[in-house]
Amino acid sequence: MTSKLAALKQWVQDVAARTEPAAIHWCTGTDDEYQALVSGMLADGTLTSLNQDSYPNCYLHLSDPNDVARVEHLTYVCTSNKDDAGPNNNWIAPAEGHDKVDALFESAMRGRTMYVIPYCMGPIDSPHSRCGVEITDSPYVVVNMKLMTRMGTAALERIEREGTFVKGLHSTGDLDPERRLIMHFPEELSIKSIGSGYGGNALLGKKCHALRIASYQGRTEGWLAEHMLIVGVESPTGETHYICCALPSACGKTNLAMLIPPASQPGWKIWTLGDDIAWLHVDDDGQLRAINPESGYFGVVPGTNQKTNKNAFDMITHDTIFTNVAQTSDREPWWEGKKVGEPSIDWQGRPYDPANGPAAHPNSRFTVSATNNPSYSSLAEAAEGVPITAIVFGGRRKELAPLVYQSRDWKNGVLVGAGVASETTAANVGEVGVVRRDPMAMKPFCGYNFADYWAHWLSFDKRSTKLPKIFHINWFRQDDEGRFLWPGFGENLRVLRWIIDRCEGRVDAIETPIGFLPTADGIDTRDLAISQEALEALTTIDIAQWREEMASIGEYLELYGNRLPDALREEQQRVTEELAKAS
Ligand code: SAT
Ligand code: MN
Repeated sequence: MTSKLAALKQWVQDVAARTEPAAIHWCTGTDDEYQALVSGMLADGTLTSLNQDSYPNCYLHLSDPNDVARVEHLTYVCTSNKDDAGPNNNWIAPAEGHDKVDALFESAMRGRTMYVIPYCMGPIDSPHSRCGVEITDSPYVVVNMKLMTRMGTAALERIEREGTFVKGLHSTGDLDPERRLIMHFPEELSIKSIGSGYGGNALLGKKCHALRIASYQGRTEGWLAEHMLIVGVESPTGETHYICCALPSACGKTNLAMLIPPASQPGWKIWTLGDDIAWLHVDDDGQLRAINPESGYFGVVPGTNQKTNKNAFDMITHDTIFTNVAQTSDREPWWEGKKVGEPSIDWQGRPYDPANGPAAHPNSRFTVSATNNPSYSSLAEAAEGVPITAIVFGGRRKELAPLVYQSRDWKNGVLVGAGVASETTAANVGEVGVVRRDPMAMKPFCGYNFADYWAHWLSFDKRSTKLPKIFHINWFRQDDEGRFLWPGFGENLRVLRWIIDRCEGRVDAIETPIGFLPTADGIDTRDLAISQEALEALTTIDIAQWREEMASIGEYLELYGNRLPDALREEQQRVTEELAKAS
């Protein structure tokens, strides 16, 4: 097989000449192809078969221990002008970037099969979808792309019709972290990634295309590519509101997107549209709408159990690829917080010994098709996307940030998003638990200068008069003993209901310098075991702490110098003054 698109044929030939694969396989995306690739990987040990009675069609992949997370320090955005990449990205000039990474691709696929994967991000017939082709020498990447994207013949047909596509070149290389680079060339709509076989470094449709390249494209074309889940909340009377929520990696987006309403909230239903990425457009009527460019989930496994997320727990009992979890003696996958079974073999394939640390890697993952999800919404296939009522930003903060608050207006909401900070997680290599600024949860994923990105966000005010309301949430507040103040998981529905009630003008709130907070009885706490003291801490702010926070946000914004939009600087100053008056 090949393609009738000359530009695609030529690129595949050029890559083959440089990387010297033993064979070229054009992916069609069929189930037979998937099964054949799985069989090959079972035979060569890339995959292990899990217990096929209790976990049918489930397989385990163990990564190289040096290759288990994204590598932000090795990830580059190569724009001609350094300032276009901004202080938020690592940068090298495009020509130098190509030279550096091309040298690593020299003969990189010798003796291996090169796979050509045409894929479509978004519903195959949506005008908002964008296509790409990933070339890789990893069959593990191919099967993951099959679960995560609309991959194969239909995507290739669309690419041939449109004549354009994002070029993503990937090789696992020798997995030496010294020879690992994740390079983006947004002006050329291309990606080159070498030296890692892991998730966001290797499944190029995901963070590389659907966030870094797409955010750049969205800016020129007038839309937004965001690190957001999309969830539908249906009330007992059958009214559904759609919410987009941005949280950093490993902060519970998948859990929130497939939340199970607790028994105390009868009649409420949750519909999952997406768990990681949203592409947002203003339609002809001024309504902001979202599509999920992905068609599967690459979720964090540890902590998933019958109580925390029964939907996820059930969804990963079949047709799932596990990466870096442990195994029980009867070959079931096992992870910390699973609450059933015992680990026998750890994520590095060794007999389990607690002295070696957790049995499953803290960033171990499942890959499943979205249709496995019991709360899957078929509107995930709707070409025009779903109308968005509220945009929610959030982070993981032990202190300071209340459970929920609402921004005053769009401009203030952009400041709320730009000021997001969160404790780091195992999704990136590096220290865990350190607070860092993560604007809109996009710090690792914005493919251009944050200052220009905030200006782009601010510009939506002029595109529509009926934009969604913007909120901030924090599920992670702790008391002095390190206990979480809010129960989280299914109970988060109570907060989503407050958000919807605010959007519908059905509930009052308390105005503070940072925005609107719930009144004492604003959030439904019926049948919830929570102390008055905890609730009070969750729904009030400490003005002195917030004055420090706003000063720190101000310093952070100034890192963007004269590209920082005046409107954002003025908004930060306005809130600073309000806080001073309130103290
Ligand atoms: O590795 S991924 O980037 O795909 C997952 C994540 O960090 O959100
Ligand atoms: Mn993510």
